[in-house]
Amino acid sequence: MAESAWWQKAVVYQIYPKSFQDTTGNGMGDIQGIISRLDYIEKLGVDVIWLTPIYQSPQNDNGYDISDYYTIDPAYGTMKDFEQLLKETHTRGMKLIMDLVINHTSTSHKWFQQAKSSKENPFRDFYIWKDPVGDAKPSNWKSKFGGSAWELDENTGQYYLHLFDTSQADLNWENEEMKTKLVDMMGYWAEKGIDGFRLDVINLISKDQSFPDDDIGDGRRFYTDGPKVHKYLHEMNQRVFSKYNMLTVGEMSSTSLEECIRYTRPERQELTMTFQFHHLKVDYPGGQKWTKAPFDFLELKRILSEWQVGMHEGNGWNALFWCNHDQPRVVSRFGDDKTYWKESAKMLASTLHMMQGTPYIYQGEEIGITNPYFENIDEYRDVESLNAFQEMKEDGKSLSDIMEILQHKSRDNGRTPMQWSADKHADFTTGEPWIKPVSNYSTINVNSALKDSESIFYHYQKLIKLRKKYDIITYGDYQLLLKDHPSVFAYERKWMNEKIVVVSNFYEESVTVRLPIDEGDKVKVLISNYKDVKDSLSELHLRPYESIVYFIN
Ligand code: TEU
Repeated sequence: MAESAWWQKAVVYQIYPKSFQDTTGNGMGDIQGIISRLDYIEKLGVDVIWLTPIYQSPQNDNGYDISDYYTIDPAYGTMKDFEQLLKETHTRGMKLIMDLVINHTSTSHKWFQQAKSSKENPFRDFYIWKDPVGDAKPSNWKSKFGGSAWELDENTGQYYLHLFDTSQADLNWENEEMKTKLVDMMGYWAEKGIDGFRLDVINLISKDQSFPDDDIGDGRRFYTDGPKVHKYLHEMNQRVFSKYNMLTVGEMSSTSLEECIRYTRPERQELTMTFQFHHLKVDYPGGQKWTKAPFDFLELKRILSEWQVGMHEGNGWNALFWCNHDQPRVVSRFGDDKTYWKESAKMLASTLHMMQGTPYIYQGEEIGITNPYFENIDEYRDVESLNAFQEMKEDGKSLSDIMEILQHKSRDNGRTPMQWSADKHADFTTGEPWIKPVSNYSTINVNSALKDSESIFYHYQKLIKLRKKYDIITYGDYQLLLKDHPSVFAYERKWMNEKIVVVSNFYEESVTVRLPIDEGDKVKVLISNYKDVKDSLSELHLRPYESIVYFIN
């Protein structure tokens, strides 16, 4: 067994700074707020903190629209604040990774401002410009946030490409000078001492240079895992990532297992791990996000298992996650945020954290924050949700249907403020929060979680400790058990002569199962979400959302 890389045994905590902790009273979180909560994060036991973008930005997409890669957005603080955060994170033995958004910049970035000033401008080719085809747009590609991916610049008569918001112009990776500037920028942050990057939609950076019409789709097949993406990543790796022994996690939109093996196999020297989203599309019937539908449990098991086995065999590495700032809260999505709130949140945590890969915990997940169930469109902030609202209205959907869909699908479900205490605005801010906290913060909050020895927080803390203690969680192989069982997710990990068996009831109805495995000599329970659990695997009676992890040797 080769020495493991540091990030293989790590657990990452994702912070969405805008919603974490405000210290100025302006209603938005800031860097000093994060510093003030580092002890809390350390207590959870994580190794790495990932910060979503805090660079200068007009905030049309909450910082994923960067206007200067070298400046901290004043709303979050200063470079001095950032350096203090980095230092204090390191002092506590944790690492810090930053978000790298290099598929696009904000149209307020000085490169774009230059680029759009004339066709001859030296920065013009940093972006992707095309002439109209007759009177029409250059192609039928769609933006991921709705509408066309092409926007006309009246001044020069050409269209620029934006796969996301119109204020997020796609960069032209064919331009060497642009690439060099980005690599220099990565080096600047590496030299500052950060420990890695999360790379935003990184598998979209290389586009088919003929930019053809897509007669069967929205254009994604012409830029997803595109022609030169592996070459570009290998270059970044050689010039920056491996020099600094970084954790690099690529966010992969609509990717495949084969591609993710390529991105993460160590000998290819590209990335250390990938986020893929297939398991979070099990409630998108027919691929449609903006609908309300129960999740397909068998598909959830199938997809997660396929990635567990595939990445293990292909020598790739998974980033494991249920939640992030683009996703609804998992307890509301695949669990039960009412009667079995605590049990189901713990069950979901155990099910994911015993898999192979590097787990990510999204702020608030560790205390079981739920979706907010906003009732009014004015409570939403996210550009994607607001666009979807308009489109659904134009499609003739009723207002009540639209609101219900947003309550389950909006990205704002994951963006409500961190719930620190039962005090006003959950102690997130003394001012007016930029987005409302979930109304249940008087009961679901950090203060009460820390006081309750049975809380979801301590369950996560324990899962992290188990990962440190049992190498099998890092190295073991994976096999799905009871594949077609309609309500139980069970799997087995094996390594040397050890085994871990995880068995989780995903539903409210109790169920009895027999696991198709031989009991070894010694069976012990590593973690569970009910008290009085038996050490016997032969016939298991699982209560609502019950989940048990066994260790056998
Ligand atoms: O997200 C990429 C992305 O395509 C999705 O997560 C998207 O938000 C979702 O599928 C829409 O249904 C990344 C960032 O995480 C996100 O916050 C940014 O808005 C996006 O890139 C653009 O930078």
